[in-house]
Amino acid sequence: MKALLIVDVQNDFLPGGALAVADGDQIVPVINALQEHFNLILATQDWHPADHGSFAANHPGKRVGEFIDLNGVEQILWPVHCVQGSEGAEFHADLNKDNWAAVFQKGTQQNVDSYSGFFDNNRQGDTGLSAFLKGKDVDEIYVCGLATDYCVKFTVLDGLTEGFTTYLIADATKAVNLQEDDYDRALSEMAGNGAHIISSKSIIM
Ligand code: VGL
Ligand code: ZN
Repeated sequence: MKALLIVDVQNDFLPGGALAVADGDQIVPVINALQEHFNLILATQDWHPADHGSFAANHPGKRVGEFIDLNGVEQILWPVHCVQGSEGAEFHADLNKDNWAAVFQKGTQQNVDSYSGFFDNNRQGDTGLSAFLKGKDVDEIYVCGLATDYCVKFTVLDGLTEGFTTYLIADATKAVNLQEDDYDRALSEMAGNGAHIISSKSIIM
């Protein structure tokens, strides 16, 4: 059984959002086309409390892009984004949500960030995604969404660790690119850990 995993296609990660990924909206039609080819579709949603420890605004004197120690885990500081219940946390209006089996929310604990759709960055918290997939006899996951170099990458790496054959649909992702080659580096790291890097064209024919 295969599943499509749509990572964090939320307003704050799209042009005009608080943590906008350049051209992030361009993947929406690609993801909608991909959805036609899957019987099991799941989404993740970055879903932070307003006092979340990853927000620079919650650390007086610190700026976006600086690193801090957040409960023993190195944490880069982000602008306020994807606050629970806010418009920025909503999925892109044009993203087809009609056939989603479930949404897994992450980053909900104040004191730890969660890039992966599976586990918090300290690997203590578990969103339930892995158990859900195993309960549906899923052995192959196809990952798309935002952002290639953060939540998509860590979701792919955890998917591999959890034993799933994992495909990264590269053209159905976009990167933050804090460094200009972060997209390429993320792809290399995923491939080096056993992910299959594919194009949406190999699915949409
Ligand atoms: C993400 C930074 C902070 C992502 C989430 O979805 O890639 N990036 N929170
Ligand atoms: Zn976040």
